[in-house]
Amino acid sequence: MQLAHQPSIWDLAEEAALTPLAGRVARHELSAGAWVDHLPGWVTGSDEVLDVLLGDIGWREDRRQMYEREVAVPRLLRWYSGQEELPHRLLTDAREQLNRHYLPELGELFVTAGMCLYRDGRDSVAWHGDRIGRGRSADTMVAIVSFGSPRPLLLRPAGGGESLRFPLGHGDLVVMGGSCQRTWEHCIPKTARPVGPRVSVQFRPRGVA
Ligand SMILES: O=C(O)CCC(=O)C(=O)O
Repeated sequence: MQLAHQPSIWDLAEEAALTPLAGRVARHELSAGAWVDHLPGWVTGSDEVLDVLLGDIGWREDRRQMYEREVAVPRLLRWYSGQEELPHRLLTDAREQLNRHYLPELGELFVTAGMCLYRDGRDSVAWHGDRIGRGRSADTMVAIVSFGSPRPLLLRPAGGGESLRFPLGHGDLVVMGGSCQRTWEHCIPKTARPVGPRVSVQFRPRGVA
């Protein structure tokens, strides 16, 4: 895949590495038992991982029905079950570190890794909660690590209301927890600004999508 990207000017480490989570993740309590943890720059040297993710790792274009027409979903997708090896060792380490940190609170492990590739500002994901499976009825967590150009993740109470904005790129971590998938919605809006590619890696427990 040929997608030019601008390296981060803040993060010049050549080898990708994780920084500690404990005591550094900032928790934002939302309403109705939802919360968001945020740690900018969790991964240093994140462009090394981006280079691998922008390669041929089996990205596919999804299609969905829109009224009478079938249209392409505006982003590329790749999904890893717990069995399949992740394309960069840092992602395996990231899942392990997330599990060590969040297991006491989550009560189960992050297993799957869903990936979205936003090729440019025309790619996006509309307002939604991850409510397929257990996210519909039970509290859970979705941990997102971002690589490449920052794009804002917006969150708002389900059905509407004022939105919160987390700019995510270049190794940033966000974890949506508690009732967030049921009582809040999130999206990555389109932008007319010239932006390079961004890949988001979402770790979820089994049975949450
Ligand atoms: O790109 C992101 O960080 C969010 C992705 C997302 O919301 C999803 O795939 O459900």
